[in-house]
Amino acid sequence: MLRRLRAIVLLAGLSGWPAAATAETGYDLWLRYPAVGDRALLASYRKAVTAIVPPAPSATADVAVEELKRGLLDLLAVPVPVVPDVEADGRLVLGTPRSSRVVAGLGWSAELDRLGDEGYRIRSTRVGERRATVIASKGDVGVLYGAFHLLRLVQTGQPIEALDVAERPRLSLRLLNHWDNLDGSIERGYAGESLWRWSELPGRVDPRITDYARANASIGINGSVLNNVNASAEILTAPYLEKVAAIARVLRPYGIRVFLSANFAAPRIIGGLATADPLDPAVARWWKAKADETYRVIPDFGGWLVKANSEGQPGPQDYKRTHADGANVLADALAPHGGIVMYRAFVYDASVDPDRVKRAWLEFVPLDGRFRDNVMVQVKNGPLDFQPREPFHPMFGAMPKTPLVAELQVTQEYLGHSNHLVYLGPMWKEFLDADTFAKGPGSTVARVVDGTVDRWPRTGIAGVANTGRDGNWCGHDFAQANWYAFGRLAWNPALAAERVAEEWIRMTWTSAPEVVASIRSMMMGSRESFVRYTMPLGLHHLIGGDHYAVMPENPDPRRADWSAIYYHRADRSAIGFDRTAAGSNAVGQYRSPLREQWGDAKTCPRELLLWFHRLPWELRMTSGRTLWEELVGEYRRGADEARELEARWKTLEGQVDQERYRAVLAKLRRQTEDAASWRDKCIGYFHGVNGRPVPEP
Ligand code: GCW
Repeated sequence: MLRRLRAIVLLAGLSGWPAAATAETGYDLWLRYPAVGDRALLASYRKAVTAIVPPAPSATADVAVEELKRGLLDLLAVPVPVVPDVEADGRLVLGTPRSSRVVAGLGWSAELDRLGDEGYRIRSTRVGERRATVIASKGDVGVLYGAFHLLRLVQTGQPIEALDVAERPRLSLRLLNHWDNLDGSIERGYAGESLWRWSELPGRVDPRITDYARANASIGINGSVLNNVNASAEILTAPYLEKVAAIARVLRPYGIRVFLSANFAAPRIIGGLATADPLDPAVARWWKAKADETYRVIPDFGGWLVKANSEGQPGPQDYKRTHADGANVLADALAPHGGIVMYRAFVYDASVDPDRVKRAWLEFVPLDGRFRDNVMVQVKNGPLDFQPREPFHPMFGAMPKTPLVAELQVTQEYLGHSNHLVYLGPMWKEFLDADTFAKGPGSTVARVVDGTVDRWPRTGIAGVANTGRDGNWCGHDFAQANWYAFGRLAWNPALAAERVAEEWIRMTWTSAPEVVASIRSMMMGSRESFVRYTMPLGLHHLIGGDHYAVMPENPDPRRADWSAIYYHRADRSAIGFDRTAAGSNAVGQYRSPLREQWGDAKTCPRELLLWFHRLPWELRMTSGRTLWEELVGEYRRGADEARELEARWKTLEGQVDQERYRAVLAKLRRQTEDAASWRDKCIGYFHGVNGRPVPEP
């Protein structure tokens, strides 16, 4: 049998058959399933799993069985057949108490109920006299997640002969937000056009969407908002709903529900009404009818995501109504169907407060308690806009009566697009682990978001996707790690970023220990290096037009809060934004002891120094150097670290496949150059502003 397999592979190579089967394009993501190289491990896997005992068929059960067959065939280099029963050792049993007689007979129901429809148990056990591994859940999707878990164990070289795993997601909604437009472009997308190919739908659904679904299910993502929050109302028209339904049919077996971004003015734009005033009865009726229509074609539709009164989008304030009025009219329409509204808090109306970072809190916190039960308010991780470093958004922990969805950005809008290797796991952990002090110490953002701090009916996290039609999905082979890490942390925010990186490397690149260690350390330091060579010491928004270009001088004439100078406020004597009580008092939106700690330059962490303080260039830092010297030092160190990344990658030549090795190397070269120009441009610019000599290296 083995020989036959090898022959097939050979033939495939000879016939020039798929690049996909031989060349490493990155298309397979972390689901590459390369044959296990370690012979002892391989033998133990082959002994532990000899055949699959499937559950009763269902769309989801079938994809779980298919994935296992496919994955195990490749990993173990032997076919793993499907058999009806546990009549020999080494059977892998899948199912729920309802879909599998074997699972029903195990008496696990209470435990499975506790783990819920998406949770699962994997155990090495005995069925009668036979040794078996059982993947069981209360729901079909839990079985699928369990199947991916088992595959991950094999992919990452873990033993599987004595398993006792119990898993359950900490958050109920784990969503990707696609900022995809109907013309195929993607706002802040750096990996090619939209995956959805609207013009071909519903007649043809790109098979790639199935692979998108597999990848997401493998990390527990259970919902996708398909279109840009700067939403075209057209997505809500009947022809588009048919297209959306076609995508939903492909995603459904994988436990992924679809959501749509709704344009608040849709009743006017596509409904022909004279107004979109949320308190107008005709408007309410229109939304209800639209919800009914949507659920007729997509029975498990998730709900609407809304960007209102933000960056020119229409919203309730156009009619002198509140955000609560706006969210509630949509929520009432969805409620009979079990749908939810995710209403974004990314608002920054200049009339609200001179300091942009204060505005969302000022608009939303007073509305706590005024939203319907099926409204969630979606809040970006920080109060400005996905900067390389921000303090957590002070709305977390400040709205006990309103479930908040945390919005992270997987696509690297401000973090080097798809050119820079920046692993975002550590940045997200910094956010999730930050203490809000909402109910005393230990009220971390993760515990707020997962509903531990305030009991919420549902919980969620969203990531702005970095996927596109590029061969490797994300533009940069290492950007795949951010998609992966988002899913894993959404499932369990307590996971360590380093562990997630290690899993991803083993699944995506290689299991060779020294290579894993090198890549892991490259990844783990990459975000801090990026901060150093772009916006160190709490600086932010030093960019221009496309949010890639280094542009500390940017005076954006359209709005001050789109410029760079508004944020760094550098002049001859000082630099930084005074957000203390003596300044904008944004720090006052945080609880004690943060407001005191961050409000005092002596106790403020150096990473956030110029976010909260405006300080003289000559200020003596704890290092003994002046602020100016320190800043220059950070830029230099960051640029050096970028160069080191490239050098370290070069030591891996020959240890990873040539295709991806070269692709990554080309990106790293660019990163080295970009980092040097960030350094030179920023040092030069600030030197021009402060007139101080540039310290010797
Ligand atoms: O980060 C900014 C982006 C906009 C985006 C906006 C938002 C979708 O520059 O492109 O619009 O945030 O989050 O709404």
